[in-house]
Amino acid sequence: MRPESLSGQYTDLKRRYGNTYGQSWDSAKSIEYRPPQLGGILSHSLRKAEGNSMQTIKLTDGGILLYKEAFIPHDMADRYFAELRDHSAWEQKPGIFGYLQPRLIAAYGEPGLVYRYSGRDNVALPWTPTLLEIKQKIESIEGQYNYCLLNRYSSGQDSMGLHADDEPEVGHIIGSLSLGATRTFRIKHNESKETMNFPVGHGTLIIMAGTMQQFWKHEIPKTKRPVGERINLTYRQIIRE
Ligand SMILES: O=C(O)CCC(=O)C(=O)O
Repeated sequence: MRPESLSGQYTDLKRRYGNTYGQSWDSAKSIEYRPPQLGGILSHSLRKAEGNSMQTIKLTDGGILLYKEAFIPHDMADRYFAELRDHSAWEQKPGIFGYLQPRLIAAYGEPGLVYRYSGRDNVALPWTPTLLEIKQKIESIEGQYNYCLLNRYSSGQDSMGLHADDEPEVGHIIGSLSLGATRTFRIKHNESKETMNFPVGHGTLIIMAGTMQQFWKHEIPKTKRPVGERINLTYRQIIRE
């Protein structure tokens, strides 16, 4: 089903904000998400998201993106960042064409879980208390997760290419927490190429849901801005075979 009312709502946003809303710092076609301006005109649809001040963005074709800029308070985010940076089992893996991926990764979760992407198996190490604590916080908003993929971007030259997490064994709700340097999380519709940019900073939570992985891709583009290190945690539900 193509949710006409949701597309209509988005058109209204463009009409309402005109050029100001439609402009972004790095792409004429893309839209920068500005939480204070948008608050109040986007209706909240997911039951658990109601009342917790997450912004709910209904995307064309049934995708849903929940956003909260400072979900984790600053001091707690500092503690999580230092702990995860210093004590995770980071490794740099080859990507699809054999080149090393431009970031480090680590994977944790329930025993025996494996997430395969870009032709590589990522076997979960046992949960740590910190990752379980964060998991609980995200689950109190939306989703149930049994696996966490960590990405570590050492500078603006580290990145994540445009992709969808649409593997059949991954549940459609993905909770994504950012720590450290602020980067841009960019989403692009597969057909219309409509683009939105979300700043993801120290403690920002994004939850991707609905049909977002079917109709939209997402990325962390490289930046020439002098940015520091960033860690991202994506909590997922891996469906066992
Ligand atoms: O670093 C991010 O925010 C994006 C991570 C991501 O897209 C992924 O792990 O699939």
